[in-house]
Amino acid sequence: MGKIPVLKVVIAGDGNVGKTSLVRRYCEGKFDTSRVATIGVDFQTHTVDLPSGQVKLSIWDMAGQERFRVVRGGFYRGSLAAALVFDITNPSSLTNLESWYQEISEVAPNQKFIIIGNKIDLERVQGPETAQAYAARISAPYLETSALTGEGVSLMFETMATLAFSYSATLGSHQPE
Ligand code: G3D
Ligand code: MG
Repeated sequence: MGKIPVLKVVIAGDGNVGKTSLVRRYCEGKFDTSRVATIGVDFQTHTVDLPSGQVKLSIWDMAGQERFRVVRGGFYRGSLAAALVFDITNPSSLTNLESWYQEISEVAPNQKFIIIGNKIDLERVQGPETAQAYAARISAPYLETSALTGEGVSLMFETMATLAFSYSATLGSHQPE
């Protein structure tokens, strides 16, 4: 049996858009939950079956650090894919994704992005066109989710695993477990 590649991914976006809820929904009841309380990062792992074989996602979720830019650089380092999450009932959380994108790109210039419109169980305040156009501009897939109902959540993390795996293949090595 070969080692399962471990792929670091990060979840970014404004406070309250549902980042922690998405990670909890996906990882609920799974093994290897831990908390790096000293640096204020929630960290969970989850195994994903891809057509190419199993990978282990190590999912980094900012624990209330959205307001503190100075502590976020190390958080992104070594990440292979980032989800930029906004709340479909809060248009400014979509507008703000550009600054999250810029900040992450500075630290990890070639990593892959996915745009997530969360809270689709609630009433939309605008159509998906603006988000789709932004996603197309940064060459990212656009998906919609509800951490409340679970809709779209597995697809979100499977898509991140696929992006992270293909990017890691271009780097030529995986971090062994
Ligand atoms: P964050 O980690 O991005 O800061 P959280 O966001 O996961 O803490 O979620 C912020 C609030 O949004 C929480 O509400 C949470 O229950 C709610 N939420 C997250 N995802 C969804 C969703 O898909 N649908 C709905 N309806 N609500 C969602 P509270 O009230 O606990 O602060
Ligand atoms: Mg959170």
